[in-house]
Amino acid sequence: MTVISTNTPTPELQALDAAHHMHPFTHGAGLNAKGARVITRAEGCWLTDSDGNRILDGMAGLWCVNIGYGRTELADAAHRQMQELPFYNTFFMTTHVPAIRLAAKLADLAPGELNHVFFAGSGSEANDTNLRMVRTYWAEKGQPERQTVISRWNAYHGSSVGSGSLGGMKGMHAQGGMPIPGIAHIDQPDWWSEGGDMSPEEFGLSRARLLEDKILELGPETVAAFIAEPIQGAGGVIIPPDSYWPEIQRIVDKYGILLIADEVICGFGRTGSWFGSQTLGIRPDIMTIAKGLSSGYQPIGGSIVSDAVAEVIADTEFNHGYTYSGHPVACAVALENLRILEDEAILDRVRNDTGPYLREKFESLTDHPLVGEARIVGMMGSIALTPDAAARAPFASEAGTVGLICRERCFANNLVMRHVGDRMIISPPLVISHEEIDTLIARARLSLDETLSKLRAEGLMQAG
Ligand code: PXG
Repeated sequence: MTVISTNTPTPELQALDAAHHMHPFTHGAGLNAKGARVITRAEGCWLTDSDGNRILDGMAGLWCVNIGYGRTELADAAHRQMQELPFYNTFFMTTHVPAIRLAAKLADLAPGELNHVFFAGSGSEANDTNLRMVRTYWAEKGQPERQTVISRWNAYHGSSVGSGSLGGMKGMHAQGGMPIPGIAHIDQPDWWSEGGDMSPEEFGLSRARLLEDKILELGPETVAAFIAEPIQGAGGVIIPPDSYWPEIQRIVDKYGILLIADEVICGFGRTGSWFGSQTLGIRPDIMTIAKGLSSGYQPIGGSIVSDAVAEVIADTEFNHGYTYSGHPVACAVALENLRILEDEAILDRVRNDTGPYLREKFESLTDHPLVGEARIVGMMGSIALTPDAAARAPFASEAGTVGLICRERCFANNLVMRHVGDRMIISPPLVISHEEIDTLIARARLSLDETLSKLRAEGLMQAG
């Protein structure tokens, strides 16, 4: 068999990829006909592909490479840990130093009474843990009828059967027997698309009160928890109106329902604080973590759990766990990532320097004829593309048609900017510099210009 390496010609790599590699969330035949882009190296905020193009990564991989690529300290931490103890489990009355250190560190960083960590290999696994944990909590509290978890349409909580059911992606629910029973969904606080004539504040309150309506409809004695991302990520970076979260907190407190904040994207500095819950003033009982915990250098996730919940769970044998719960190499790498975030004051930079700088530039894109709103918190932002900003109108073409055109233009201009429907998303590494922000905005503007020309030429600049 021929040796495959980064020196193998791109068409050959693409042909082998098409022949053997099944990609997530991808129309396989379509991709195979076109050929996947092959990424070979990365440094800082820059990717290199197999044709030698240098691409600015406006998505931090998949919302995760918070400290940027190429930090050899993390490679060294993995190397040291692999030599000392590459694996041991945490199941049968055993533990190890990396898991102890990381759990203690996370308890220290997490707000309030969140002092206990259940490790997983990913965000999906962690949300499966949460689903079972909140139901077990209520069963142990003598209220076993409290089984239902309320979530939101267009939420993303993972892709396993449990976490995908918790999520509110209708396209996912249409395949493979989801959602599982015991999960209910309410509408999201997306004022731009769904707010109609209401002010953002009125709309935020009305969407939060859907939670109370749903609790009363189901019966408060049957509801275990509410799960939500502080700011929806994969749903399109939907930043809720300011009135939303305080009202949600009031409602979960009133009915004694557990609040799960899914911090998989918002955590570890993405919003300028350690956790999105702090930026948005939320007091969760459980936080889901993954992605930025290790800056994506190792697969690791988990649940940070309050004293009150952990105390009840500790009173029973919780029959749940993963081979790689608290994997020592992943824990060692996560610890080194957290050290860098702290020692280099990266959150402080996002909050006081690069975040405000990016915000000013990003919001200035609203002067572009294709752009409706452009909103950003910390280092996660999105642009609503529209043929008529004043009317907040969608395009006449099928949702996502224009977003896809714009994403293609971004790719052609060596910028990774993702589309969700007709929204364009950025979530760059937190270490992005002023100069790189200028490049990002310049490439985004050029891509918007090219998209507009194409839409005009093809008669797609039509409101639906
Ligand atoms: N919760 C949230 C809020 C997420 O964003 C998960 C859970 C699941 O994590 P794992 O590690 O199991 O993937 C996520 C993941 C996208 C995209 O296209 C977003 C995610 C994953 C894949 C694609 O924006 N988020």
